[in-house]
Amino acid sequence: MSDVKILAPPVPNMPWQEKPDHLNGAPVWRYHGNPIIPRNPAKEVARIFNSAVIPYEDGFIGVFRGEQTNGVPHIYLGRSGDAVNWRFDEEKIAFADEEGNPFMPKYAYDPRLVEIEGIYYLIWCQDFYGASIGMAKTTDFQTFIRIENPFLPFNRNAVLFPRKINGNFVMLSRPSDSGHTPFGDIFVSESPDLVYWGKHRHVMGKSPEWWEMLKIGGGAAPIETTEGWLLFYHGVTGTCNGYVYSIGGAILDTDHPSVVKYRCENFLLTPEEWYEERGFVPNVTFPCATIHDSNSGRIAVYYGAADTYVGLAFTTVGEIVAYIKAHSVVREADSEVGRR
Ligand code: BMA
Repeated sequence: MSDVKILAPPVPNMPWQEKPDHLNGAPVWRYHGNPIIPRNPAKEVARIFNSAVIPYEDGFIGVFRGEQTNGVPHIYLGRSGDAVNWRFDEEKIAFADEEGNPFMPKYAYDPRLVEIEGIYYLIWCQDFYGASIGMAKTTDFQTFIRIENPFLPFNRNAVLFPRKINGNFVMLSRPSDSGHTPFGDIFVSESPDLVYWGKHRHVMGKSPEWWEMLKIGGGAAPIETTEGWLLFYHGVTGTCNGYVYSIGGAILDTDHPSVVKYRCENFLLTPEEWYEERGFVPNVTFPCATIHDSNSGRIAVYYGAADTYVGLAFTTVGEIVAYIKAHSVVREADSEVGRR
């Protein structure tokens, strides 16, 4: 057994299911009750997917991509006692500016949720002259104050690290075009104040592996471990029938997260189940969050399935780190400290 540890607070009430014995060597296994969020889960919301959850008070809270019945995505708040069964607010989250005036994005999708020093940050994709990153903060999940957009258009898939590194906030993002983006690498940027962002560095790009030949993008907020930052990301390939989204894994250097220490050449999870292969956009598994417990080393991965459902999968830090290391291929472009 590996002695790698998660460096984060314990979450003893996290959801969990033991590994089945018929997995064919895969390091990640699905929850048997998937999908955990079905179609039409809330009033005038047709589908919830690509959503982020965290431990909060005695239970769990999350920000959910709700595809409204008019087709436009917005972010909905949800609460849960067990992180499996969720209840959603009827109204989408009402964002305000610093003065308390309503300040709604035109649309909002693929939200992430990260707590840093007692403040909860939401990061999502919205319209700012095209697809761009939006951000807001809350301390009570009642008032949501939008802060400056961190990046120029076009960009999607921004993910904050759960603590400052070398004194700065640090965020992964994936510059893109405003459409369905047939390219894309993950970059990392730093900010002393969440207003001014710089020190942009390349982290990693698409790879020659066939499952991630087209583009990649950030997924769940990185998990700090004794081996570095454990990242679940999405990797995309193009087929004659459209894109296929799988989940990949990498480990970034603790103090210099632009440096990829290990990158798994195999996908960790790929569309196989009916709820991943069938839906609004078939063949999509899209990770947006994890819940993890430092005492047991258990990790629950939350992922969007076929742009229609939310799926839950499990692993342990020992198993996933050992698997990533055993199948690691780090190419030159992924290991540089700072080409500018
Ligand atoms: C990406 C994003 C995701 C979506 C994926 C597959 O570009 O829009 O929200 O899950 O495409 O459709």
